[in-house]
Amino acid sequence: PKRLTIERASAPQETETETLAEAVRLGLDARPRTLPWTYFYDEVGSQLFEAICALPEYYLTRTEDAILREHADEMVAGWSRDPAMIELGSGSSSKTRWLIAAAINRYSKLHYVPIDVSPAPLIESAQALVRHFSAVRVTGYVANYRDALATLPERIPGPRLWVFLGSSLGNYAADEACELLTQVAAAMGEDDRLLLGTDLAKDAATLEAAYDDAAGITARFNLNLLTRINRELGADFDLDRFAHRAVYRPDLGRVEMHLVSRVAQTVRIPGAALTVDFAAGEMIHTENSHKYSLDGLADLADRAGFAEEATWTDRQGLFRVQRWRL
Ligand code: AVI
Repeated sequence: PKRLTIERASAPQETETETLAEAVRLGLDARPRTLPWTYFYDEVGSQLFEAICALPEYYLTRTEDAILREHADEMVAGWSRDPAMIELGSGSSSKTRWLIAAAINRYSKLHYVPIDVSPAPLIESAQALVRHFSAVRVTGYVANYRDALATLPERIPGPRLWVFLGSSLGNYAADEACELLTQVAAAMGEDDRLLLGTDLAKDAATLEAAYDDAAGITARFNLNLLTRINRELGADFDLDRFAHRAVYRPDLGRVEMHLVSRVAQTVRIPGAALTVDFAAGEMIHTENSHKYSLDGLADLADRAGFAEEATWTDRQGLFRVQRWRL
């Protein structure tokens, strides 16, 4: 049988320009001005995010990687036969390799099901995985979480280990995060488990450095949103006239990213039928990255219908991986 299949479970890219136009029209016309973080991940944005993951200031990726490396065997343990491993937002799947290796070691084989909206990293990492692990079969889905969660349970028989790493949950507002987890819970069976990686609240200096690195990669990641709007909607954003800002809001439990207009200026966005007058210093809010407390996580699990089963952290207590059950 074929060891590598890629399917598309969400509507293709063309309809997304419509949605981008809509999002830009709504977000930039409102006060405070906003742009949705989901549009960061075009091809360049996905590459910049991979570069962020390797930055010295961005402790999240290497910390989670070390937790997974150390505890992968316990994380995949507990089934009498091999569970399928479904990963939400797999990206390059690099950290997941520890789990894949541990699962193969324990169950001799693995059906790995990565889901990502960006086809390029999904296909590349799936090809690399089947080359590297002879006992793995990969079914990749180019899809958003919503579409994937609606269709996957029927297609991938249980038991399943659902994997949601990188504190990706943190980019959702509290209500949306709870709604997404509730959807995951609805897709899960009794024997399924969810492995969730989340970043924890900590001092402002560490957090703000992680989101405003010295090499300026995160700034480029944030500004790339304007490049994308220029390209796809024919806008005339001048990137030199916007600055990147990251600020930790302990009151709201999140790091916020903004783009700040350096001067008073007018920007035309024909594809969204919009002209925007920015005052000097005016901000566009582009991302929230929530930083959890242990109580906050327990509360979230409870509200979404989960029970915490096991928990792993690093020595400094920066990051946490939890295994949840229904
Ligand atoms: C993907 N997500 C979890 C990243 C985060 O940390 O919120 C995105 C990111 N934004 C700036 N740096 C990284």
